[in-house]
Amino acid sequence: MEFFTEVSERIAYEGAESDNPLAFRWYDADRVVAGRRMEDHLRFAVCYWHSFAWDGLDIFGAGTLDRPWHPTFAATADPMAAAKQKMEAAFEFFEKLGVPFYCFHDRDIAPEGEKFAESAAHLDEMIELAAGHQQRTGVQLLWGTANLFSNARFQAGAATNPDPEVFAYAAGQVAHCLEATHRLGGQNYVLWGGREGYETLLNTDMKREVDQLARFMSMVVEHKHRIGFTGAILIEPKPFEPTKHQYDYDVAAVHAFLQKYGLADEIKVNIEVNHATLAGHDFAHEIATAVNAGIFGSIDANAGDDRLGWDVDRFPVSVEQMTLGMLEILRGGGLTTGGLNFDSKLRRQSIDRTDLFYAHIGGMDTMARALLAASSIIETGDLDALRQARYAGWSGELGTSIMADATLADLHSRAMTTGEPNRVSGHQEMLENLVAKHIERTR
Ligand code: XUL
Ligand code: CO
Repeated sequence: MEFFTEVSERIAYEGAESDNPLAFRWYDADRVVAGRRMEDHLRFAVCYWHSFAWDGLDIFGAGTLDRPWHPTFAATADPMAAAKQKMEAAFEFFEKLGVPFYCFHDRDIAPEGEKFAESAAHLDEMIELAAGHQQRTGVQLLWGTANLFSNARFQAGAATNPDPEVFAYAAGQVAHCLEATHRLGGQNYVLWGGREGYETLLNTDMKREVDQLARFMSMVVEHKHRIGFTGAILIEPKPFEPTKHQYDYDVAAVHAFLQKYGLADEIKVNIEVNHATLAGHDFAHEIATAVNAGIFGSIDANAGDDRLGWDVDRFPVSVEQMTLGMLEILRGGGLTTGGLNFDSKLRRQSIDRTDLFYAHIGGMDTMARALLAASSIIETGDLDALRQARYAGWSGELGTSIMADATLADLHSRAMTTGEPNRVSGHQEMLENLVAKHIERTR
C-alpha cells in the first residue's frame, strides 16, 4: 500500500530557478562534473534508522512522527508484519526520491526475538524481502551494520564489555549481519562503537578494553575474508555519547588504533559530520586526516547545531561547510566504495510524511551544490596554486637538503650566518572570499 501519498512521482531536477519544493534545484543525477555523473560522485544513501525506525522519541518525550509500524502503535502487534510494512514504505521512499543506496542496522529492518537464533531468523526473512525490493527498484545497499548498543545487554559495551559472554554474543551478531550485508551485495560494512567506551576509570580497565576491541576487529576482518565479502570494513569515529569517553574518538585516534594492532590496511573510516564537530574538529579536517592516512572510506552526511553540544543529526544545510568537505574528498580522489549517507533526523515537529522528502531534497541539493563549488575550485586551480606557492621554499636547495640529510648541527651552523626568515601573508580572508566566489558562481 502506498505510504507517501502526496508524492506520486519520482522527484525531478528542475534547476535553480524552480519554486517547486518537491523538485531538485541542484542535484541533477546525470550531469557530468569533473568527468563523472553527479549520482556517481555523490552516491547518496538514505539511512533506515532515523527515517523509518525512529518515531521522533527524544529524552524528554514520546514519538511524534507518523510511523504506523512502530511498536508504540497497537495496530502493529505482530512485529514481523510491522517490519514488512516499514520496508515497503522505505523502498517506496528510496525509489520516489531517486537515491541509488540505503543503509541499515540489523535491528532497523528485523525485530529482535526472544533468543539469538530467533533474531537471526527474523533477519534472514527480512533480508530475503530486501533482496526482492532491491531487485525490483534497483536501489542498492551502501552498508549494513549491527546494532550493538540499544539492547540492555550492551549497557557496558559490546566488544569492550567486562563480560566475555557479551563479547561472544556481539561477535555472533556481527557475523550474522556481515553475512546478510554480503548476501545483499552491500558495498561496505560499518562498525560504530555505540557503547565502546566508558563512564568512569573507577570500574574500567581501559587497556584491557581496547585490546578486546582490537581482537573483535581482527575477527571481523578474518570473517570478511572467510566469507568472501569484498566490500570495505569501516569504523565510524565519535568522541562521546552515549558513553562519556568513546575509544574511537576521532579519525586520528582510530588511525593510531589501527596501526597499533596491524589493521590499517584492512579497515577504513566512515566520517560523520556531526561527530567531527563534537570532537572539536571541522568536517574537512577529519576527511583530510583520513585521506592522508590512506583510510578514507565513506561519509555520514548531517550537521550539528551551533548552540547544542550533542548529536542533533540535522540535515546538512551549509553549502560552505559541505564545499570544504567535498574539496577534501575530491582532492583525495573521490568516493570509491563509500557514499554520502544521510544519518540525519527530521526535527520532531516535522510530522507530515512529505517532510521526509523536503529534508532529503534539501540535503541532496546542499551536497550537489557543494560538489559543483568544490570541483570549480579544483578546476580553476587558483586556490591550489596559492597553497603550493606557500611551500615553494621546500623545492629549493634548503628545503630539499632538510628533507634529505641535513642534521640539526648543519642547521645550527647555518643559523649563525643567516638573517631573520622572511614573513609572508597567509591570505586567509582572501582565500575565504575565493571559496565564496566559487559558491556564488555555481551554476
Ligand atoms: C550514531 C551514529 C550511528 C552510526 C551507525 O551517532 O552515527 O547511527 O552511523 O551505527
Ligand atoms: Co552515523
